[in-house]
Amino acid sequence: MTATAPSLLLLIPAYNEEARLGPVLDAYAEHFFHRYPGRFKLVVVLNGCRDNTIGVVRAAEQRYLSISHLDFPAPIGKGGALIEGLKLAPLADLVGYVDADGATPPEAFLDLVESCGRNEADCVVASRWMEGSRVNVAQTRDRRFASRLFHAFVEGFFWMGIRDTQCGAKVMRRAVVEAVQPKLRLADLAFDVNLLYAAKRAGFTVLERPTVWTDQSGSKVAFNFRTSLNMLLSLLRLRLLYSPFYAWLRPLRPLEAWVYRKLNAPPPRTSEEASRVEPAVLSRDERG
Ligand SMILES: Nc1nc2c(ncn2[C@@H]2O[C@H](COP(=O)(O)OP(=O)(O)O)[C@@H](O)[C@H]2O)c(=O)[nH]1
Ligand SMILES: [Mg+2]
Repeated sequence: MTATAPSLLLLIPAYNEEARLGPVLDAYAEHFFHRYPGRFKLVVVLNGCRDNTIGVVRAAEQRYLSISHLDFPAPIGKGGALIEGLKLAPLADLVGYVDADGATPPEAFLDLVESCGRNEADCVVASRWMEGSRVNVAQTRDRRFASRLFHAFVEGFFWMGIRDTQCGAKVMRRAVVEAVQPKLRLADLAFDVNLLYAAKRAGFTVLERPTVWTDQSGSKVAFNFRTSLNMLLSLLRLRLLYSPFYAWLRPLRPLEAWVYRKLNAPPPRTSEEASRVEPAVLSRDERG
């Protein structure tokens, strides 16, 4: 990669991450400062944290000019946080995201960025299910089973041929974000499927690359019947969004809102909400 490398915006969604986030911020800020020739910005997107994640982020902001944050009091979910973060897309040529727990090391994320920078695809995503991937500590057996079942539903509904839609590390060109923004409706963990399907439907290319992954303890994602039902419902909702019947289902909105409330899940966004792209205000202005 040359000195004219594309600028990069990396989003890290964070919920109650005071214990895991600090070293990850240091590792990413250091690695990209030394190894990435383009402009690099890292934005942590917090919401509703009940611990001192914000303190950890502020301390990292003191150490690294590349780090800043967005903070939302409402329980907008991981997908909701990423939707908000993606509104910063005009700041960079490439936009990506990664989990706060360090499951994806900076080297593996940089590999995605370089592939996207070489124009190998419009959107490059890490895959734990490809030959060549190195999974150091795997998820629990139940999580792996649920993940494969979820994958079967994703393939059945959307036929994308993507082996791992859920790995938390993805990078895309700014144009992808700008094109799919009004289609980003799911604020829960099915958000990734929403993003990838919208990108493919808009004609963008998606490339999976083998990755390095170390599952971390201290997951912030409750894995139970309620979350599984939530994910399935969201997939169904996404399928309907792209069907001719979608407009007819509008009267069911209150019922849908009730179900998501019962599931304790962030509700999907309406088309009006999704097409409202107000500029997000960063903790540090963009020249920082
Ligand atoms: N902003 C925000 N981030 C979240 C929320 N839930 C999970 N995350 C983040 O999503 C990422 C993945 O969560 P993690 O606990 O590692 O999930 P797991 O590894 O799949 O069990 C982490 O960066 C979390 O902090 C949320 O409600 N809001
Ligand atoms: Mg994790």
